[in-house]
Amino acid sequence: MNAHRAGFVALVGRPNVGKSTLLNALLEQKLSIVSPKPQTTRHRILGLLNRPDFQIALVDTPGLHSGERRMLNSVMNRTAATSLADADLVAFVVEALRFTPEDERVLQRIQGAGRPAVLVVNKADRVQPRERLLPFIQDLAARHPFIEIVPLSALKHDNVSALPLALAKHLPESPPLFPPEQVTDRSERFRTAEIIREKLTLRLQQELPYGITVEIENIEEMPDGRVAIGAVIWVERDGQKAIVIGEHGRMLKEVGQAARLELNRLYGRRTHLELWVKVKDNWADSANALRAFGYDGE
Ligand SMILES: Nc1nc2c(ncn2[C@@H]2O[C@H](COP(=O)(O)OP(=O)(O)O)[C@@H](O)[C@H]2O)c(=O)[nH]1
Ligand SMILES: [Mg+2]
Repeated sequence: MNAHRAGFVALVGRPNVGKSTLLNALLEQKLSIVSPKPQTTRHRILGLLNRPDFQIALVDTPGLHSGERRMLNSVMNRTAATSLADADLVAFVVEALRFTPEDERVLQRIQGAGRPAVLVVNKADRVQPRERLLPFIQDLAARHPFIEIVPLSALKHDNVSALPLALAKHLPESPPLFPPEQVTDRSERFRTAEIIREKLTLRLQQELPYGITVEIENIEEMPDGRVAIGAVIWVERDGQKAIVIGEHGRMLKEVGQAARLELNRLYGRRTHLELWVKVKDNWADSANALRAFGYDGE
């Protein structure tokens, strides 16, 4: 039998390449929230992949991005950079047939950190026939000595199962770093807030998702066995409040319904969700507000 291996693998890449979708596909559960909008992931999310021979501590990160000037963005970039620096191994995620200057900058960060890197070419489902990927892969292989190259589709669960082994064989020999039954280090409270933020992000247009954060006020068991959850949706300006609530409260109602369905799954029983919308002026540029809302540059 082989020696047990364990270590940290940082999922790194520009926003929107599918890092969070990949984490969820690997763990076969929804741990990290996903939307078509960049910067959906704001926190470091740990997911533990436990197998008899290895334990991979996968770290989903906010995409390393440039050009944004808000304090929230610098906290997110710091979170991604710290995860990169702390990793035993990096999974550099790119989109099939798309390598942009922003990808190039992320690759430079990986090279700067000096960590061994596995190249993950995601969204392979978009490329038919598959041979069209070869020149793209050859071009990337010429840019950096990746220790493995794995094309896959996180969305379609295609070839995802090849990744854990490709990662594990480059991890140090080590006993498990976390109890083998553990899946994440994130609390139900955190995951609850994230589920609500995902439903908001999916429904709100344009810039609005970037100005929103969700704070859980209370989680309590009700006499009828349901879980009562109270949450505040913080926006940055008065005008945004009306949009989040929607005409006759329709937007808030839709968000609440969609969130509740997923919360029922998370808690394994029925939930009762109450949402409030409040304004905190420019919270995404306030160090105190960011800290209070849990953006501590983990
Ligand atoms: N076609 C396709 N879309 C994908 C795939 N993986 C992720 N996506 C989509 O890409 C968008 C961004 O995904 P997300 O996981 O939030 O990206 P992240 O910002 O890197 O975490 C979402 O709309 C996903 O559904 C894939 O394998 N194929
Ligand atoms: Mg993400």
